[in-house]
Amino acid sequence: MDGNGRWAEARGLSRNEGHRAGLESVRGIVRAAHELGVRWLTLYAFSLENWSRPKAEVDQLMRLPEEYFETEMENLMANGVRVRTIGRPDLLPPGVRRRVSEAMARTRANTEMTLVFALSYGGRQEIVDAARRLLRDFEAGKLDPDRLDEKTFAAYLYDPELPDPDLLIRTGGEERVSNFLLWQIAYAELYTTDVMWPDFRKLHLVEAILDYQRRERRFGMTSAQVRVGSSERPDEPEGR
Ligand code: V0D
Repeated sequence: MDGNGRWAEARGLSRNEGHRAGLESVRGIVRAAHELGVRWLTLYAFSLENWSRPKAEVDQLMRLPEEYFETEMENLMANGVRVRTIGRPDLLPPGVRRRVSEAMARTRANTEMTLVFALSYGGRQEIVDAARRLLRDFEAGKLDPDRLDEKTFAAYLYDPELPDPDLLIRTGGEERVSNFLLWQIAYAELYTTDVMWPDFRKLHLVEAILDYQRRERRFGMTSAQVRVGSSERPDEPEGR
């Protein structure tokens, strides 16, 4: 969810106001994703690297989860949204941790959509943490090295149920992966947009999904089929 700070600066607003506007986008996009039938939505709210921001900014950011649930919990329940987090909760202020745990507990039986917040999250850290827990199981005699495979390893990630994402959207014009879901994005389609996160609306989400669907149609075919397809149906519009 990139571009909140830049969005604010361009308007002569504080970074904090940018983050608040970003929170409004979160509300809208969660609703939009649910309406569009998205079953799993993971939002990168706060990276491990973000801990090195000025303390005043981190303090302001840490108010956002509570603020989000204050107004949104009712909607989440009404729409059957289950909340989860991935990351290092041990680094979070106890109050944030408590509020987030409470939200996860209250929504745990919801089945319409799972909303995952990557909070205090780093992709490499997730893999290291998985390796550590795996080694503990090995030491306890619960793991045979010869039987370790991708599926077994993935069971040690923060949320073993999190499906590999089909589509990874990065806003704010950046084209880097920036340590997000490294293991899980092995086959994800990457979509980047210059739209700043506070301006990102349902329309932009639809555009991203349509782009994803266009790629799926193409890459689902062999190159021979693509050639046949374009010559046999010349009237079909190309591209978007
Ligand atoms: C600021 C743009 C939602 C990105 C969106 C703690 C930067 C607004 C949450 C949130 C942040 C996190 C966990 C949770 C519920 C909500 C959030 C942070 C920043 C950093 F359980 N938005 N949001 N958390 N921003």
